[in-house]
This record gives sequence, structure tokens and C-alpha cells, in this order.
Amino acid sequence: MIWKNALAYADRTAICSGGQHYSYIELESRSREWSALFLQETSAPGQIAFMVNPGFDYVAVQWGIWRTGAMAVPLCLTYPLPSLVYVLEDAQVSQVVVSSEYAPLLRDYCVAAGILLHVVGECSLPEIVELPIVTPEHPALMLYTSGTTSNPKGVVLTHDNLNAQMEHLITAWQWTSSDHIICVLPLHHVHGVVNVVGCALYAGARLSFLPQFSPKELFRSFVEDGLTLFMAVPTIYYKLIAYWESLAQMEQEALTAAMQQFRLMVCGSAALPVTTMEKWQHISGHTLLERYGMTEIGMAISNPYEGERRPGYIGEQLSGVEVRLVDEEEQPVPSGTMGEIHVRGRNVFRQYWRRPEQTEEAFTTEGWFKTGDMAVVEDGYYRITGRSSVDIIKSGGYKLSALEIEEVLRTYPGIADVAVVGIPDDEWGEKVMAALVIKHDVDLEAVNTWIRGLMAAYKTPKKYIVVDELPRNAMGKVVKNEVKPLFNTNQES
Ligand code: MCA
Ligand code: AMP
Repeated sequence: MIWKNALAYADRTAICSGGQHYSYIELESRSREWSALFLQETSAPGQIAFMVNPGFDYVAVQWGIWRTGAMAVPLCLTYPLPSLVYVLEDAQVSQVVVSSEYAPLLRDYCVAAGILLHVVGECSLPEIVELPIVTPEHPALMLYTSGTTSNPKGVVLTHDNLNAQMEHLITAWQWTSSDHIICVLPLHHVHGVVNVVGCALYAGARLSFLPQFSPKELFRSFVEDGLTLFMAVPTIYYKLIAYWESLAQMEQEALTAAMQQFRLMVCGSAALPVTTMEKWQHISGHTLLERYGMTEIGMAISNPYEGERRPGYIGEQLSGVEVRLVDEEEQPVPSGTMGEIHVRGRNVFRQYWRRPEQTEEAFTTEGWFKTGDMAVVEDGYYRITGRSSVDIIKSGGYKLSALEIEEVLRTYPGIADVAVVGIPDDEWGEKVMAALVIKHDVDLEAVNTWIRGLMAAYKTPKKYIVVDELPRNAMGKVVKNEVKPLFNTNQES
């Protein structure tokens, strides 16, 4: 277990956040205090959610939850109340921990719902108590993922799943306790939670946090902090390149020189455009290592640490993970033929929370998880060719469900019908756009303001158009691939 390792790393610095350094021992002991608080009311807290800013407190709370045997449910820091309530109710949460600025948003709801609310820095942590034994099979983490259903689903990962995911990456990318990484990613998804925070602390390395992504602040850290590793989504590299290009030549040279200290830079969560990879190589001297993963499986396929990192390819299956490509009959396809990616191994999640039918549908009878991503193997390396569903959109590394956004828009007075699509975009990968059929005049600005009160801004359409009707097939189903070209011709937004 990750917190058992912590005892061995003792006085080494685990976390740098808010201008302070915290040792592994401090992290271990603060997490036990949180556990004691959670166990005050009940010996089996079930699910505990937390909406805590990235930093020492985030990790101490997460470990504190784990050490009680409860399941940790990290909340998105930019969700408006309705989205938070959906998660808290779906996850059947008994306690919530928040950084103080989020308390006003959640206090009334928690009181009404009978959920205990703890505010970091305001609640007093009790004496340390004896903790229960937590086994690898205990559920550890629930991450909400959008998919082919309109509502996000809770993906349940056990400690064994997380250990496997971290062990595979630590081996593949040669993490050691001498590493130092900075986390700029949100901490309600696998990329930030497992690949960055989890692996760093499992390996006994040093973990810094930049609570809010900012190219200027990040580059300052690149120059000053002695980092060895960096991991991000393609949009972040795109934004860093744009910022670097805006700098004077002397500043550019200083940054380029500082980046030589890194031993590895990784990119994933969405397809890395070859142009981004090439530009980053030019400014940093690093060939980005692209890898492929998913909330349900952690990481499965990766370009090598040593060896060829091929642009446009996601690499080979990680050691310890089984991967295959299959046709529509779920039969393996020969090399060079496109098929759906299936994944099997200790890293694969246990279940969708309280959704037994969807869990069953997600697996074959031999236990392969069906990712819905299409790929082909060429010269030994996997290349992603698309997705089996047009209703999944990847924007800035976030997976969004077109169905979820459509369902909300349909409830707006005056909107008769809607189709949401992802339009290819250099910066975001895909941009969310909505085609509306309206019953009477609708103020699109007002729609935009309204929907941001209901879902995180990053999920909401960047452009709206009004059309007379949506293209449909003979069965009456909207043909999304015919909706997409409408955004080239229609200017209203
Ligand atoms: C922010 N905005 C976005 C997004 N992020 N719009 C679309 N897509 C997004 N992803 C909008 C905001 O709504 C706002 O719009 C404006 O951009 C500025 O917001 P701000 O928060 O300042 O943006 P930012 O800090 O520059 O954020 C960009 C980001 C962020 C850093 C790229 O999106 C991000 O952290 N993405 C990473 C997501 C991630 O970790 N995915 C991994 C999932 P307005 O001004 O109009 O309000 S795990 C996964 O995919 C698997 C397991 C895997 O393989 O890793
Ligand atoms: P999430 O559910 O947020 O974990 O997103 C997982 C999805 O991100 C996968 O199913 C893929 O569609 C996509 N993805 C992750 N890494 C890559 C990559 N390197 N290239 C293309 N797509 C990726």
C-alpha cells in the first residue's frame, strides 16, 4: 500500500505546495488524523467525497479516506451545485471534505441531505485511533466518467487496481525516488490522480503542485524547481508552445536550456497531433512519450522509455497489461487490420457503481474490457483510428458525453431539438458545438449563461447554431457526421 511505503521514505520531501515542504512522515501522520475524524461517526464510512485544492491537504485527505477502508470520491473543483449533487447522491456519500472556499456552495445541501461536512483548516482533527485492515480488494477510488450514457458513471477502482496501474508505470517509465514532478492536472481524473500524484508518492519521489494551470507559472517552475518529469494533455503542450513563441528570444533560450534537466516528458489523454510533438521537440529538445489510457483501465499502451517514440502512434502494450484488437464478432483481427481495443489485467476496474447491467455489457465473457476505441497495429505499434461512438467528445483531455449536454439543452424553454458534436480543433482536440432546432426566438447568450449554472463550463458548447431541422437517417436517428459540416456554413453563434 502506498502509505506503507511512506514510512520507508520517512523524512524525504513528499510534497511541495503552498510554499511549504512536507515529508513522507508528515503525510503519513496527517492522513491518520483524517482517518480518525472520518471514523468518529461510524466504523464504516462507505463513500467519502472531497473537494480539496491540489496540494498537501488533498493527498492527506485522500489517504485518510483510504486508511479507513472507505472509497474516495474526488469532486471537480469547477462543478456548479447541480453537478456536485448528482455525484454526491449517485455515490451515496456519507461525509464530504472541502477547502474553505467551497463550503458555502455545499453547506446547505449537506445539512439537508444529512451529509457530514468537514472544512479543511476549520475542523479539529482528533487523536489517532487504531485503523482497520484495508485489503487490496477494498474499493479505493470512484472516478466519474462520461460515456455513451447521458449521465456520468462512477468507475470503481480497488487498491489492487491502483497498485497495478502505478506499478506498471513506475516500471515502464523508470520512476525512482530521485524524481521530482509537478502536477498541473485536475485531481478528479486518472491522469492527475494516478499517473502523476499516485506514481510520484508510490516511488518515494517529490511532488510539486501548481493549483491552477498557467504557462508563465509552469515555466517559472521548470526553471527554478529542479524537475525531472512532466506529464500533461496535448492542449497543455499546445498552450505552452503558444506562450513560448510569444516570448523574447533570450527568454526562449533560457527556457529551452532549463528543459534539458528533465529526463522524461509524457503526453496523453487525447491524440497528440504530430505538429505539437514536432514543435515541442524543437523548443524543449524532448521527444514526447505518448501513451494511451482510460478511466476504467488506467494506462494500457505506451511508447517506450528507451527506443523509438513514433509520432502518431501510442506504442505497445505495457508490461503486465493484456491488449487485443477485435472485429465486430469480438474475434481477434490480424496485424494491420483495424479493430476495437480490448484490455485485460489487474489494472482494469471492478465495476460501474450501482450499474450492474452496464458493467456486464462493458466486458466480454472472457473478462476483456471493451474500450470502444478503434486502432490498428502497424510495424508493432498501435495507432488509434477513431472511436466506436460519435457521442464521445475529447476536449482539452476531458471526456465529454454529447448525450449529457443534449439532455440538459433539451430542457431549455423554446429548444425543440438539439445535436451536440465535437469539431476537430488544433488547441482543444475537439470543440463542443450545438445545433439547435427552436420553437420560437431563443437568446443564445442566455442559453449559454443558463447551461453554465448546470454543468462545468468546460463541458458547455463553444458555439451554437440554429437550424431548421437536424439531418436524420431512415430510422429517424440524428446523423452526427452530417451535423458537423453545418458548423462550417452557419455563422450564428
Ligand atoms: C478549460 N476550458 C475548456 C477546457 N478547459 N474548454 C473546453 N475544454 C476544456 N478541457 C475553458 C473554460 O471553460 C474557460 O472558458 C476557459 O477555457 C479558460 O478556463 P481555464 O480553467 O482557465 O482553462 P485552463 O486552465 O487553460 O484549462 C485548460 C486545461 C484543462 C489545463 C487544458 O482543460 C485541463 O486541465 N485539462 C486536462 C483534463 C484531464 O486531466 N484529462 C485527463 C482525463 P470560459 O472563459 O468561456 O469560461 S483521464 C484520461 O483521459 C485517461 C485516463 C488518460 O488517458 O489520461
Ligand atoms: P477518460 O475516460 O477520460 O479516461 O478518457 C479515455 C479516452 O481518452 C480513451 O478511451 C481514448 O479515447 C482517449 N485517449 C487517451 N489517450 C489517448 C491517446 N494517446 N490518443 C488518442 N486517444 C486517447
